[in-house]
Amino acid sequence: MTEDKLHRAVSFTIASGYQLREDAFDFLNIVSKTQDPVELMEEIIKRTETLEEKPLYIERDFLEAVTKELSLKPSQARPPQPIPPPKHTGAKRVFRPYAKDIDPSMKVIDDPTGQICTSGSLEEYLEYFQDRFKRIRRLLQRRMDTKDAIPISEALNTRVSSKVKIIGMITQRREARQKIFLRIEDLEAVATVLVPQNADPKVIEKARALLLDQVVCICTVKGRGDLFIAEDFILPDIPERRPNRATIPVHAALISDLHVGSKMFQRDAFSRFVLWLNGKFGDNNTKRLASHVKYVVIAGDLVDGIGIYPNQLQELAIKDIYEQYKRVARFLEQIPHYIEVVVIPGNHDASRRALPQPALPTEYAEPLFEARTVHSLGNPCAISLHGVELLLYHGRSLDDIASSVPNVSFHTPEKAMKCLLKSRHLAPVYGEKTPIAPESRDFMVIERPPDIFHAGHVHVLKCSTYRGTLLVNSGAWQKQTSFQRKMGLTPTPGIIPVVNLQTLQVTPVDFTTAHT
Ligand code: D5M
Ligand code: ZN
Ligand code: FE
Repeated sequence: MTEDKLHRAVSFTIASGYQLREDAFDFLNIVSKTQDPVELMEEIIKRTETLEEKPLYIERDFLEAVTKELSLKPSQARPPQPIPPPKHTGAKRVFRPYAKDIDPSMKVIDDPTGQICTSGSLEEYLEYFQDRFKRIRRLLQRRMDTKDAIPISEALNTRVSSKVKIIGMITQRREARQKIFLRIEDLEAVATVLVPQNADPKVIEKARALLLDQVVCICTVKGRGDLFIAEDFILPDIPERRPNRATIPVHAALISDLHVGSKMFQRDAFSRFVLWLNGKFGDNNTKRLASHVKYVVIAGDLVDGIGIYPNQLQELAIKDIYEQYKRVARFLEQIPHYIEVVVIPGNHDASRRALPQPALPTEYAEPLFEARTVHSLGNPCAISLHGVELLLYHGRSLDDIASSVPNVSFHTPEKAMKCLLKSRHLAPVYGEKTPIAPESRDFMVIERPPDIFHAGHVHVLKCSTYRGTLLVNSGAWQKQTSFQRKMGLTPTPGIIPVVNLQTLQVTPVDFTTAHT
């Protein structure tokens, strides 16, 4: 009950456009055991509103002084004491959001929710991999340089030394005495591909960057038996394009990995983000940027969840999954309602673990829907905002890419995202960290090259462009966990990319400190 009132008091404060300093919140928490925190905050806000220069932050001194005054009985009351004015941190200006006056323009292009129907049988896996192969082969065959590729069964019957192109899924890779051996399969046959020691170094480099279960075209010279000597590798890739752009300067704030419920969730930074969207945080430039934000897109890991990794309980501030989503809802309800909020689940969320993940089940997401309109979609999914196509994916497989591709690490998620686009698949490697459900259609195939590819998961903000696609990894709101420290991952919490959908330019906005 007290907890509930405390939450209401904090929500009321944020809704009124103010933020509590951390020590002020601690004080409110203590006071709430004996006094009504909602009444107290109403009084505080009432007094703050009468000030000519309104502060952004409610200070502990101010709270203490008002509490003391209110707790005195009328008979003991001294003449009203002057209340110390709250410390001033920035003049208030009128915030006239550009985005409020424009209509949203959002379409869902593809969403696995409602199309998921696996039981996990062996036959389903067979069907799943066949579908993956056929879809990526089709994408490969759109390239001019693969038009003459032939099935492996046909290539096996060609004369030794003839040049043939074959398309196959890489099922094994072995490196011995500087030779690389690959096992490849198509729907009917298998073959061995050798990358010899004296091959062009570029070809060796390409072979080393190949991922298991990836579908590629290989330019080869026929050897004896089922052997083919590789001369080049062609990935399906995305064509170089001019991306679609919005006709008006509307912006999207791309975020992910809140991890609400974790002790490491950066509550203050996230509150500043919400204040910023309300025009109540930041300098004039960042406020101008905020006024253009029409979309907040959250690419998964809204909450930290329960039982996601060993000993997680010790790192949880909120140990109830429903309560974690209620906390998220409390933040989302403070986002101006003219802004469209899009959410997809991540590996910490209460959707199923295996990819593709359907939208968050209503049982958990209910508080979000009660708080405001939320577009809740599956992971991965594709949407368009003012004609700009976004591929939204939490990014679980980025871990697998970082650990298997040379020169790619947790700190270069944009390089891993580029690998996914080149593979035209969001989770090429099967059987590592990324669980994949054998849906009869492979939802992880990247059918359309997106204008913006938004992922998260590795907690490192990075942006880049590749062949006309803007790559964004949106960082996190959770500071370094003990596990991340052990694995040497330095996250970048509290800094977010804001994309101008008219120019596809990205502006990072930093909420890590109270001053911008
Ligand atoms: O994962 C955030 C990043 O941290 C991601 O790159 C994986 C890594 N990580 C975090 N915890 C673990 C454990 N327990 N095992 C392996 N890798 C981990 P996120 O899922 O967003 O928390
Ligand atoms: Zn995360
Ligand atoms: Fe994650």
